[in-house]
Amino acid sequence: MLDKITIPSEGYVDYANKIKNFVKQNKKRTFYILPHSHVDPDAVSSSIIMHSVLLKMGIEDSYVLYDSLSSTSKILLSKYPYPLKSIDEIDFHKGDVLVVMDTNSLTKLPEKIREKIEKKYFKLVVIDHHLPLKQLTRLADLYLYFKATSTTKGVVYIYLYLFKTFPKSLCPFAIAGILSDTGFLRYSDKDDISLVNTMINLLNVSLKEFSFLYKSWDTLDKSLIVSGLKRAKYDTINGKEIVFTHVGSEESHLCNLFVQLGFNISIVVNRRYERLSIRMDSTTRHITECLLSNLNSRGFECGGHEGVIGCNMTSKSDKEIFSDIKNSLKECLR
Ligand SMILES: [Mn+2]
Repeated sequence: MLDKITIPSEGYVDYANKIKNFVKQNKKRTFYILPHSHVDPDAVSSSIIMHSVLLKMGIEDSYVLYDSLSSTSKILLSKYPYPLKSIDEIDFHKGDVLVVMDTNSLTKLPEKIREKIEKKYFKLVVIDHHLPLKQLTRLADLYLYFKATSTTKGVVYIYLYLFKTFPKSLCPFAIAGILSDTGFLRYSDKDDISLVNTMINLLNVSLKEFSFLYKSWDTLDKSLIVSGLKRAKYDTINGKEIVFTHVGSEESHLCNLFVQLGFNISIVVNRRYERLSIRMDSTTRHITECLLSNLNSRGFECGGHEGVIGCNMTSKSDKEIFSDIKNSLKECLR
């Protein structure tokens, strides 16, 4: 079943070999796998699968760490327990290997560890599907960036390539990681669907088993939707329908909803946390990379992956933000 899955892009094969060589050269070291803070199911699942890769390569001195878990990750781990270690329990030693999962940014990692990474205390490996930022790439000894909808999927392919099989016990994590980062397959590609399908059949369960990962927009506070729409500004750029608004919470959730409602691109600002969320539909997601670098050159601090961008903002006003983004969109949608 799973051994019949073909690994889609050559990138994964290359990455699998890079990991293999890195592990071979660093066999004597302790390996710590660290997902980003407030661990979501993609981060925890990809970390657990990566842990199995290391164990299977003979690295017994390896651990999955966490600082805090998201509510859905807590449910996942209560249904499918896996031993994790709290980062507070660990005394790190110089030259340990830190494998950072599902993040491209130091600021998303526990504070306790940031300075150590910056001072090159660890050998650093990064495995992630967000577009790489300079800050971490220059510190990493090995940086594996997948152009994928989830980090989990990339690590599943690495596992499959290296060992020609995939254990049933890891399937729930593979499914959860993929479902969680694709909005329960709403933003999936065909590889996501075939992987999830194969594993669901292998486990002989229904997708319902994972419904705790399904965030339906009708769980959103209705007043949030109303106020978001009231303040919304609309525009058309190169035939694409754009919506722009600001709210006090749940900006990425609302952003997501606008795309489901039919906008090609939605931009939602969260004034309270000075964050900005952008989502693109299937007709515009190809501009993600262009938009990201364009926005960063305009003084935003953005990261993201195909179709999804999140930014920290400076003190720009709504007007300035909208006009900056409009100009970026004009350049990228050409
Ligand atoms: Mn992710």
